[in-house]
Amino acid sequence: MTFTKQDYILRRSELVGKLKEGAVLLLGNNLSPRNFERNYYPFRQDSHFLYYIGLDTPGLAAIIYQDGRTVLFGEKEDESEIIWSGKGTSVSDLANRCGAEDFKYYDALGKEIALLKRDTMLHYIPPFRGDNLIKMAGLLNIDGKIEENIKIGGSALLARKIVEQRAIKSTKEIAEIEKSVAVSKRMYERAFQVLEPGLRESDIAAEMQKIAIAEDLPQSFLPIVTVHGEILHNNNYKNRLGKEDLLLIDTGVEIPPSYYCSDITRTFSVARKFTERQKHIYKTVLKTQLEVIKTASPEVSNVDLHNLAARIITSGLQEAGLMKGDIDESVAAGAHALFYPHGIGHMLGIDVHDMEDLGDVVGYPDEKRRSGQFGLSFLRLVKKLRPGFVITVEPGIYFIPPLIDKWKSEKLHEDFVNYREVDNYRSFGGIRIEDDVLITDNSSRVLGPPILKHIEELEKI
Ligand SMILES: [Mn+2]
Repeated sequence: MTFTKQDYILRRSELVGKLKEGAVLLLGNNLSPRNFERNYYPFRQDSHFLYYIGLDTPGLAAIIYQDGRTVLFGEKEDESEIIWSGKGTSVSDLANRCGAEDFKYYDALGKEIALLKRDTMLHYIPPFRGDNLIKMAGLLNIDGKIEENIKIGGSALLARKIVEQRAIKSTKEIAEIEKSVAVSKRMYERAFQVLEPGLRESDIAAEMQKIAIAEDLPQSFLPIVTVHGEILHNNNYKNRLGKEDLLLIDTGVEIPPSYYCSDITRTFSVARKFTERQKHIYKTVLKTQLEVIKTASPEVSNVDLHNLAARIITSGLQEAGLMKGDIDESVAAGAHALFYPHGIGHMLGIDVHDMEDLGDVVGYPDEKRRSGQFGLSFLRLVKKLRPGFVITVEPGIYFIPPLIDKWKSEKLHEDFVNYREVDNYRSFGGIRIEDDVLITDNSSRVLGPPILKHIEELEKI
């Protein structure tokens, strides 16, 4: 195991130190039923729980007191459960594993909280899972509109301090992410190896997942393996790969027991031969990605990286005759969002969108709100970058027929978009290239071993 008991003890004492007063309640996740009560989805522990406690066992909770002392709560062993699930690890052993000073059974948690709340503040994060919401409402004696009332009682200070801590990755955390990218590399190389017209998207997905499953590594999100890359979160795998198609693959794996993950996108030519059009758009996206990575460094804000990407993309689209006009004006107006409607990237860590359960506190400084402009409004991170941040850099160009039709009928940004030429690209699909990038003391570096992305590599048979 890469992380030791000491690492978790240190993380916890650092957190309560930042809070200055009050204790912290952390709820772990429970097994989640799929189609009937006892048939479960694969278990995934809560990420804050993983970060501070490091245990991926269902049904746990923890209280971290102001002095750093931690009590772990878990279920008493149930005789009948042993038959179905085998002998689990006792709560006392789990407490020992994570360096908690004490353990109690779950039924004591409500009482402990009631006692605690009499003389100190109890910080908690509002849960996003229904079962945890109900559990927390019971523990805190919250009724009425529980979701709303739990949100009101949630600790904004705790959320801010967690973000401060989790956003800066240590050497060990970076090593975990790099392990994950190394697995991704093998998955992408395998996909490229077996790629052939006539196969289905699911054939490629299976070949890639085989590598992860064989090593017992979960996917960090539902894989995207599609010839319709213009549908941004396409989770169908039913299409056949045509000779002229581009295959967009966006996947990642988690590395238990820490669960740090990767998030990588590549776009392949199915025939391993890009058409002239495809080549130009591909080169534009790649150039954008390389330039953004080169510029990413401490003190640069991610919104500037987003806009840099928009400028390079606009210029590439102008060369293809798809856009026109002054580049800065075009970017300020948001015309590029017809082709590049998402953000340049997000934080990555234990979550693929790291800490996103906490909301915009992760990516936006207190005084900043999301832009109202289409495209920019999807940017999840606008903060200035700092050494230790791990972000994704994932520009893309897409031809989305319903969006093209909508903009065209509304005569949107006609000064900047050549709709006539755009119509010739309606069946193009989409291209995205994504890597995971560490912000270093004075620049940045792509994490993990390099994964094929240059045209020369992608046209090799
Ligand atoms: Mn991503």
